[in-house]
Amino acid sequence: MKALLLIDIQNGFCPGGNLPVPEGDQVVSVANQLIDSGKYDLIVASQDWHPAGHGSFASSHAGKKPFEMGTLSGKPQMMWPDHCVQNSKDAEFHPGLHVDAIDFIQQKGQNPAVDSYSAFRDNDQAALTGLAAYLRNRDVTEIDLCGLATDYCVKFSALDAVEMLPDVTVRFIEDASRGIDPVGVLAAIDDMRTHGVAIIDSKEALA
Ligand code: VGL
Ligand code: ZN
Repeated sequence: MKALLLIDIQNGFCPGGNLPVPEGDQVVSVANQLIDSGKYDLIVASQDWHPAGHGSFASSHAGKKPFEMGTLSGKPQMMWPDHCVQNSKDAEFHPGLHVDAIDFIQQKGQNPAVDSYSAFRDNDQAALTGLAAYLRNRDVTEIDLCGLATDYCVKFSALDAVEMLPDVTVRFIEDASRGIDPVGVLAAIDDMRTHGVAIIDSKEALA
């Protein structure tokens, strides 16, 4: 069983959104090619899904500005602009994404006291989302993942996939992904490779 895991391809992370990733919208056509390829038995998409006033938002902390470091529940936390608030336009999938083909949507980031970059568990690793169990139950043996943002949610999802599903082959599709910070993207790709994630492009995924 082969799964495609689409990470956070939401308005909020595309140009015009509240936490825009440079060229974030350019992943959509590549993601659609992968979705429509017939190569995958299962299409899963994650959705950053924060309550208003989430603790990762700079606006929730007096005197904090977006992209400064702050703390959340006693741990260092990047202060983000308000983004992907539940049921807002910002939290919707990009309108061009072929959402009809998605078999399962994993929402994350609902707990106001902890951020959740990974689609598998919160950043403090205390609470699981249920995605690992879902994929295990369907006997998934291969995961290709891509989306937004490479240096945050994609990376942490890939590392958790390797750790939590040790028998599964995990591949990161580079040209179907974009990141927030170019230096962070290079470090993220290195980190994924070091932890056993194969780095591929969509041509290889579609071959
Ligand atoms: C993300 C920062 C905050 C992401 C989500 O999807 O990469 N980044 N929330
Ligand atoms: Zn978020």
